[in-house]
Amino acid sequence: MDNIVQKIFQGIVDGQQDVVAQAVDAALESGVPARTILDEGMLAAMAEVGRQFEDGECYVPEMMVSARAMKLGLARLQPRLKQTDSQSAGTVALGTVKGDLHDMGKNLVGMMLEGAGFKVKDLGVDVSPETFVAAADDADVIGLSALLTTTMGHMKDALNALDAAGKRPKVKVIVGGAPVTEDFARGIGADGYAADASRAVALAKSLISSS
Ligand code: B1M
Repeated sequence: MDNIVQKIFQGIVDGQQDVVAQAVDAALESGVPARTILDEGMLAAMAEVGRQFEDGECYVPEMMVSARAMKLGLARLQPRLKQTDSQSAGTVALGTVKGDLHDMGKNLVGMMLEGAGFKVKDLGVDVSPETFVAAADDADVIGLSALLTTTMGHMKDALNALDAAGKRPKVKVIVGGAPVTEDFARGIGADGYAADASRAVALAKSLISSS
């Protein structure tokens, strides 16, 4: 791994916001692709923090400090992940489901969608099924994110509410997040599953073009 990317990785793991901010700026200035910074620096660091938490090597406060450092780095990367595209590819309403406060995956999906020309309506975290239903009128696609095995079931609740309100099949529903799988998505009747932000963009595009 490039030295500067390693610095970003370690800065996030250690929760050092200043180090991360400076290293992201330096990496961009020296021509390291935004995608490399994201994948090898930031996402790899959050995976390491998750491993440490699981193994009892760190606790919630440390996870929060790392998350803040990652958010700061992501904000600096955001302009590079976006490319200006005047024609809207469609509207996606995105939210993390009820009971779940993890927002970085959702935010990243939102950034990539915006970069691909989508209009993104961010519904935030801990989003109730009713809020997804209310957002459906102005959206082509609804995106549900969940990071906890205990909140995955709320994806099904959101789908049920959208069905009951007669919003589907007009609005398509895509799901993602670390514990979510293709099989789970199929089982709850979602229109699609994406393992990461780039795939979420491709999926949203294909669902809109085929509807
Ligand atoms: Co939490 N947490 N956390 N946490 N946290 C996990 C998820 C966990 C796996 C850690 C672990 O044990 N290894 C574990 C869940 C275990 C489980 O459910 N089986 C866990 C736990 C237990 C908890 C708490 C319960 C801890 C506690 O309080 N005891 C608590 C729950 C709070 C709540 O939500 N109610 C909690 C709290 C937190 C913090 C607040 C400290 C912080 C979140 C800060 C924030 O988001 N603002 C946090 C963090 C940082 C993590 C880890 C370390 C990192 C998550 C992350 O941001 N990853 C995480 C461990 C891990 O995931 N390895 C963990 C980076 C992010 C970019 O990736 O979100 O996976 P991710 O998104 C990816 C893909 O999943 C996909 O695209 C993204 C990138 O390409 N994707 C989509 C995501 N959404 C998508 C939607 C799509 C398509 C693709 O379409 C719509």
